[in-house]
Amino acid sequence: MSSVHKNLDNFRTDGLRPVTGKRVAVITAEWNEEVTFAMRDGAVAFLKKYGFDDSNLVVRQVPGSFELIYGASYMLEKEDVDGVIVVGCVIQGETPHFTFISQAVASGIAELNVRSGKPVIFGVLTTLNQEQALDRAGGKHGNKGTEAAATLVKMLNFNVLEA
Ligand code: RBF
Repeated sequence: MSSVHKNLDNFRTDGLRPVTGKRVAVITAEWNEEVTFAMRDGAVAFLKKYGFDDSNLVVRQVPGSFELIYGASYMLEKEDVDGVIVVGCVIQGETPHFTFISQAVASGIAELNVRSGKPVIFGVLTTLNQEQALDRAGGKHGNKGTEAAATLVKMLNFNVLEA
């Protein structure tokens, strides 16, 4: 999607219909909040255009991206939501933490998709620096949160979408 179109806001919405009868959660990591809160706001704004409001949209925070796995798992198991977007931003630092956190979150979220049978959308930026992250949180490369929300709407409509 973005590698072809270069901008995260360039996703297809033709034929995309509002979601009915579902409840979803957006879980946001507080680390790098100038990036993640902008992504969360993009995600929530998009969901509110596609059938969600305060009655069927749960918005919660966790400390860091590593905790997104637990946050999403909790929402799926205890709050019985139909789908989750996890929003985080891991910026490369001077320690191997970047690699450990990025890989753990990616595989943890992938596993949740399989285990829960519900879409858990990976709205996590992994960048070399803050500028690259801000460019993708409402900057010149679009908003990863908005794109993640569009992805969730598409996956919730998966069984009714035509090719
Ligand atoms: N969490 C993030 O969401 N993004 C980061 O870039 C990030 N970098 C971290 C770097 C270090 C050295 C440490 C110790 C933690 C970092 N975390 C980051 C937090 C991590 O996801 C988790 O909240 C903590 O490791 C829990 O103690």
